[in-house]
Amino acid sequence: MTALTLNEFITRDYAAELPPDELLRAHRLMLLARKLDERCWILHRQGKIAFHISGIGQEACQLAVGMALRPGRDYYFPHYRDLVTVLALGMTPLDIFLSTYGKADDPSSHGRQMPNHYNLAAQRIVSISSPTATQVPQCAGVAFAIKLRGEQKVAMCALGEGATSQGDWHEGLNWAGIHRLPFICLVENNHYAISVPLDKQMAVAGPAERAYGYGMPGVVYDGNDFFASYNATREAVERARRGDGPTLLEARTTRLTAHSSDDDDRTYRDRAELEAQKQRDPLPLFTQALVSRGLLSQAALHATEAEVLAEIDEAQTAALAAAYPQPEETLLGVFVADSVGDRAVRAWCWPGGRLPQSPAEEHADGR
Ligand SMILES: Cc1ncc(C[n+]2csc(CCOP(=O)(O)OP(=O)(O)O)c2C)c(N)n1
Ligand SMILES: [Mg+2]
Repeated sequence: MTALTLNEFITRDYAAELPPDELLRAHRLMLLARKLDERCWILHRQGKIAFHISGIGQEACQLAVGMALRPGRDYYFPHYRDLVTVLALGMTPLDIFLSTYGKADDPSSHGRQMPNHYNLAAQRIVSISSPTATQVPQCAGVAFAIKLRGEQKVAMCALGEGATSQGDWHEGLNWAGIHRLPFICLVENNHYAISVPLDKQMAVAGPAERAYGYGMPGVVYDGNDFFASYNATREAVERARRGDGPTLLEARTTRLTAHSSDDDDRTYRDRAELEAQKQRDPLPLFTQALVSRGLLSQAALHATEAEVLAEIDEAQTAALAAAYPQPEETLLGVFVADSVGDRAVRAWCWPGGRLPQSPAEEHADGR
């Protein structure tokens, strides 16, 4: 049994049904994410932020998720590269900068987590833990709760292909398969886990080959093509909503940067390979598709670029001016008050995703 191709999997051309204004909204989001991502690299190289991990090159398959899920209803457990997905699901450039600068109003962790650990409770974007693949069984658990409650929701997670070597991935998929859960796992297969290439990570062509073993379809598609990615993701979402169970999506994609700001990929990656991958950069591919359909003119493209850069500048200025968390509040929301000694861990989440203003308020919800 091998993985399915896109055409074997989809029942409709969902992308063809997207109206022009939705396509233009999607394109603007991809442009916004790209420019925001590039700004973070610049800030890192200027020594102004501590860390950045990039989604550049992987935006098409990520954006497809943001367009296929229902923001604020479906649950999403992001990959750390999913900048455009979380923007599509309701985070703002200001949210991203507040997190990057470690400011008190950062909705992801109020300045306590590394950047790129996206969390926005109100939009059901669930923070991942740093150990890779731990979001998979967490997501399967949420999908199980959805099924038990009879809700029409989907729980979806994303991770890299390297992380599928972790036991958590196998356990999560097994559980989702057994219980036919409304669960989707997206593997963003960029063929590298930092420096480790795919063929040193698994003895099969890709993670989707393994789906059969968990009783679900596994689909391989071009993760740099927005239209293909949207079709695959929408079909998986429709399957989940129909009660047909889980899907494993494998988007073949390209990491066009080093692993992170702290990695130098020249030590392990052939430059010619990277140059060839740049020919498949999802942003110019998407732009070109909209231009050739007559939906986007060069003038409109330049205007959108200027608009997006202004939005980023404004968000950066506001985040820089925002307050840092107070040192004495470091453990707030991490440990139950007065229990740090025995390290009783408290669940991270307050109503509205904000810090409580007083100890009374902190305990008001009984958690
Ligand atoms: C359990 C665990 N082992 C190792 C790491 C260090 N680490 C962080 S990202 C990464 C590579 C992951 O590669 P992949 O899953 O392919 O995702 P990509 O970064 O390529 O998107 C590693 C080894 C970690 N965070 N957690
Ligand atoms: Mg990878």
